[in-house]
Amino acid sequence: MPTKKAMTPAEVKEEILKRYPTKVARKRDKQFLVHEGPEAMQTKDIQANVRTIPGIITQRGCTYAGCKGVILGPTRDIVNITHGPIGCGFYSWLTRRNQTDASAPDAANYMTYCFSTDMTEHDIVFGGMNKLRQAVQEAYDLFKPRAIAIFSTCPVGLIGDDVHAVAREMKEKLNAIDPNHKVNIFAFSCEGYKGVSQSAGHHIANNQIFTHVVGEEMKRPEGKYLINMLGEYNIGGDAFEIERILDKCGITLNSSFSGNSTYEQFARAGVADLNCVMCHRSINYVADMMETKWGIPWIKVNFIGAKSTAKSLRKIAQYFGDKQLIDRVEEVIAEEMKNVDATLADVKPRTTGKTAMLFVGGSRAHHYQDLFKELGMRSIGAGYEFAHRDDYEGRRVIPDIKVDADSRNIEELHIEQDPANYNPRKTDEELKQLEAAGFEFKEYAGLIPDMDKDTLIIDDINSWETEKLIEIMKPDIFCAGIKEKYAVEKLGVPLKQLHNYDMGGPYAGFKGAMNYYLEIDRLVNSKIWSYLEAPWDKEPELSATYVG
Ligand code: CFM
Repeated sequence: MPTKKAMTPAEVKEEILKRYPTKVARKRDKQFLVHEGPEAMQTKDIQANVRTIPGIITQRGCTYAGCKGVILGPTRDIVNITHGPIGCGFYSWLTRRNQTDASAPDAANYMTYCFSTDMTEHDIVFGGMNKLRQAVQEAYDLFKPRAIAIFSTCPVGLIGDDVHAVAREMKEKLNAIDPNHKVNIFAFSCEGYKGVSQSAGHHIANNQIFTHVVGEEMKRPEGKYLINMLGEYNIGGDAFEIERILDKCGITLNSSFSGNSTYEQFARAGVADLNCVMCHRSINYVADMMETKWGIPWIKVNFIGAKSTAKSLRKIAQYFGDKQLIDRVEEVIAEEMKNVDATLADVKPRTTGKTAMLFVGGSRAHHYQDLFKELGMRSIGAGYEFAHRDDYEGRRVIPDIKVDADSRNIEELHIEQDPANYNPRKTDEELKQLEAAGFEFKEYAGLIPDMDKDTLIIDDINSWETEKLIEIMKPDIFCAGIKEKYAVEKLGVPLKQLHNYDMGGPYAGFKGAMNYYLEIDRLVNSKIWSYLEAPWDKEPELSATYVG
């Protein structure tokens, strides 16, 4: 590729937007920001969580994907039935690489199964409710599961199958069969078209889990420091590494939403001492609801990056305020950081100064910048597919977010204190003391404050903009997903999938950070990318003789 004259980020933006029709350019202008430094960005809004313009090839997924694939998919002992054409079930099955460990050989783990009603034309014309009843019955007969969840795909909403009625009816019927085996059955109106992206699906999923499962069991399990991990989905085994570290520190994971989780864990979430929110986008409202209902405070954590992991562990220890735990956490950090530092000492000289771009989901485009920072790399462009303004600008903007028709479409649960089980975990005095010491509850500052001046922040980037950015800015690595991977690599830039991690991971925690360092080193320093240029581009005389 011929070397281009370096453009300023503002020129890059102009170059891209000028190719759009006026109306499209006007809309993209609000979703495409140049970072003008921390002060200037305080007053700048980004437009997010709005519909993609038809005709634009977006990175986004659908509401069904957010509900079934993201939130419920990683749970190992709920039978997840997709009510719809077989493709919806098949393509949301294991492609995200959320891992499970059922711990005992006879423990339920349905991860390897793909359950679907396989709707065909006949069901679309005459209705699919009977087929759904049969599917629920069959799943019950075969597995006797603790719970069955039903997910609506687009046609289900269009033809009006009442999935909730089927769930209620089958729950009653099956619970009458065997009084010794209780089965919970609930459904989701998560038709693919329901929201502007998968983010709507997260909300629909979480609302139903909160309504039908959370709080069912209020007995506290053993463990002195009992936490829930919210918004950690065990992609590539991340949750296993986080749990290893927590265990080592003596912190007990009460409930995981929802990497490697079980029904039981969801049911007892209300007894934890603290909620730790990993992915703010997909679950922050669940943390709020648990605080209102049971008095569990929540904090934002990040286990992506060795330093961030250490910081998050210290935050958890500080919350409990117990000297024994604080000391243990320091010991663990010191021990783990020895290996991390040794790996980094080897890798960093080769990665320092390289550049990255990250366009992923609703949280990773932010979290992974910490790993790149550790590698001495600069993130020169980043953005989310479907995050909301608070994920970019911080929670302070929540009161200013416009509620449009698409967001109004998604139910907000009204939660009240549970009179029997509400129990503030800290007194007002203790909370004040923690806050005075700089401790932040319910806080997330978003992606923008962590980015440097003169970088680009782009919401809902599309395939054309991706190609243009690469052509102009040539980052050393681009992070996105499978839809982008081969188009980007054909342009001579390695792409690291940050959704399913390609075949790699874990990348969370200390061991995960080391995995990531080594992999990024191999990717950005491989010579293979320089061979992607066609020989006739390098030697023009070849193109003259080319007669293919
Ligand atoms: Fe949260 Fe996720 Fe993400 Fe997400 Fe996702 Fe994912 Fe993601 Mo893919 S819940 S927002 S809907 S961290 S599946 S594990 S990688 S887009 S950045």
